[in-house]
Amino acid sequence: MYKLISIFFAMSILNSYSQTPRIAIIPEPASINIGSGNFTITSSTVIYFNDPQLISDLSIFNNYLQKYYNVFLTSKKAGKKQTDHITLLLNGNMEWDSYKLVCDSEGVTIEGGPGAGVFYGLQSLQQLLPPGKAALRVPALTIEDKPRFSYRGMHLDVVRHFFPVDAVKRYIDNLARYKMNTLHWHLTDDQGWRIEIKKYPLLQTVSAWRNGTLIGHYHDQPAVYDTIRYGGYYTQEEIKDVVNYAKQRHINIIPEIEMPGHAQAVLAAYPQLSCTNGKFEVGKTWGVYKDVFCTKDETFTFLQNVLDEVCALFPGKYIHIGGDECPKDRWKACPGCQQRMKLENLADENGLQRYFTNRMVNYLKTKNKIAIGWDEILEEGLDSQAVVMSWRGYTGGTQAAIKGHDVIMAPASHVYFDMYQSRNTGGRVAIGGYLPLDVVYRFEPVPDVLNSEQAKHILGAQGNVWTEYIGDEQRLNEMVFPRICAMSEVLWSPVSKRDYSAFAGKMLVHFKLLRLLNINYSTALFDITAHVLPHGVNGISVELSTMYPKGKIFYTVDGTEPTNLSTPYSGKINLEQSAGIKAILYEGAERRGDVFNQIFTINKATGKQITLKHQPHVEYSRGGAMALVDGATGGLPWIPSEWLGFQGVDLDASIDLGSEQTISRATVDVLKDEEGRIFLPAEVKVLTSVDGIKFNQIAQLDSEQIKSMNRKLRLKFPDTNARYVQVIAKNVTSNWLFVDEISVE
Ligand code: TNX
Repeated sequence: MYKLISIFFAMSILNSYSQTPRIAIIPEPASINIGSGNFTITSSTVIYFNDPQLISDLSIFNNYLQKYYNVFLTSKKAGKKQTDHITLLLNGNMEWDSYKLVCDSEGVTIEGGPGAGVFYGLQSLQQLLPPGKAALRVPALTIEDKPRFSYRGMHLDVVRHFFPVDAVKRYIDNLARYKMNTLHWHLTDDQGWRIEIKKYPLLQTVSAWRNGTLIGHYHDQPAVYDTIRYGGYYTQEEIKDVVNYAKQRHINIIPEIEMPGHAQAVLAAYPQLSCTNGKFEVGKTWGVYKDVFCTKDETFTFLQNVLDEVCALFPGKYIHIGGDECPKDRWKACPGCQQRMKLENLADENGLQRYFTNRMVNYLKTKNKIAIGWDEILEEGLDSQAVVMSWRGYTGGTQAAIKGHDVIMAPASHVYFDMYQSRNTGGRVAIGGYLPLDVVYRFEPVPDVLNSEQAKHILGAQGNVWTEYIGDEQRLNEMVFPRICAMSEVLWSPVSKRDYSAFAGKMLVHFKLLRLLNINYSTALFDITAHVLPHGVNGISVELSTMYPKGKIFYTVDGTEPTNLSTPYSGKINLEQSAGIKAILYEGAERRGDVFNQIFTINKATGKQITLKHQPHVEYSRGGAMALVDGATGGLPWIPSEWLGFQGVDLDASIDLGSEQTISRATVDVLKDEEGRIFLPAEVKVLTSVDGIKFNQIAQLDSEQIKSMNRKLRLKFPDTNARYVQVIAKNVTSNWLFVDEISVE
């Protein structure tokens, strides 16, 4: 009897569990205690609130219910809880953005601090609702929550591609959904000026429009442009509307006005602000332009007038003044700038940029604003109030924090959402790089070299979304989701609650939610990636893995499409001959993500012991030395997981073929991307040895031969017996040399 009851009991728990929506809140709250039972929101549920300040929060919530679940609730100002209620309580004694959410069988109570506490509680409540059309059942629980960082940002470049007001508002909705509180709005750049400035009408009529846009990737040769006039700008009324919309969602907008570089669009309208007086056109291509603001008085007057209008539109305390990527060519050749350097006793053009920055920082002070700049502004003598935004890795931010500047972390290595997140590019172009979801998830904004006082200067971090290759909202969302979700846990959740595997599981629920909300997202989470290991005497072992911890992989090696009836992956796949592996992920009977498809070409070097005299740069060494002999080629657009990047050092690789063999050819795959400072090697040599001690050079390519071959550098030589093959590719001084594969036949 006892046994029967306990079986019955267990079954009823299972039943009620399967009816309860899963708890999948992102960002993960500081604490969740699950109760028993649940509460269902119906059209008879009433929202009570204790303070009129909460009306805006509750109506945003109510509109959400109406839009996606067709329920609109009555609301009443009253502090007392009733049954069938949602009660919202502003509590001035709680921490600024903290909240406590209690759900029991009678209803939901959210009590929050005076910042955005209740609003954040409502975001959690939204995520407790089923991600589809179903009863609005909320599980009984208690959540106590507050953010880890005070600055939780996302950036949006509206210059390279323009996003209309409605799209920006939807972007803001997404930030709010994931409890972010800052939008960094990149409003000006070489390719356009996107904010109405009444004093300078040519910014609207000239700078806001370009007469064409680059087609394809910046590195494609020859460059091809369309001839479509492209652009737009936000009127001041629209800006006010967006600022207000964001404010209601507890998001502060930081406008960015770029200076002294990335100014070509302004110079097209006002060439007198350049060092040469023009003529310029609004940029049609990407990258860095040499013409920048001249350091003449007229420029400062112009920028101050612009900032007057900008400051009046944005009530927040921060204004971003750019500062990145400012070439010094024009200043070096400009008598006026040189004169300014003498007058101000500045040692070089970097000093002149510091002077420029400090002048603007000080001007903003007079308007009660704090300036933020990209990490290039960090120079000895930078005004102590300036905030540094660290994008070229952690270094700038770390040094700035040590010097006492406030810092916002945005290292390209972890938060550049314009990079590829999948190796299945689907033919769509991104700027380059490879930033998968798990790398974003493991991002830690506070460098561990900082002591606790210095660490306080790290206000938080942000994800950057540059839009050279993001032309519309569909693509924008696909680049942003789900990386923004990972970022939200980085910024909000306590370190002790960060758990990648749990996060990946929650993403499944959020993908459903995103479908309900009609938001496009990337499925790269389900990508399968291969890792190659040596295998016996010949060939390779291929290990497959995914960022999604819950699935099962099935594969084929005969070219057929894989299904869950194909060979289940268990351990390694051994290949002794060239073959293609196709693999797919399933969770139960459900297929997840796209088919993995990689050809492995096996030659005498593949899977063999390889040692490198000089190590690749840490950021471009994902595959390790084995990536050079793994039989898999990286392909283009290049993604660094296959390529090794050597900075300022040569490729010097020794391969042990395992036994003496007759060979007559070696090939080295290299990359050329001169804008990215990735160059072809100056010389390539092949040496061989039978004993691993005495090496003879047997082939060589000089730089002319290398240029004529471009990417695949082939070295032929007479039949030679050798066990050891050494390949040396000379790097051009301090540049980058990228190598994918070495083959020996
Ligand atoms: C560098 S990040 C830039 C931007 C580009 C971006 C592309 C930064 C401060 N400057 O102008 O859009 O790279 O990833």
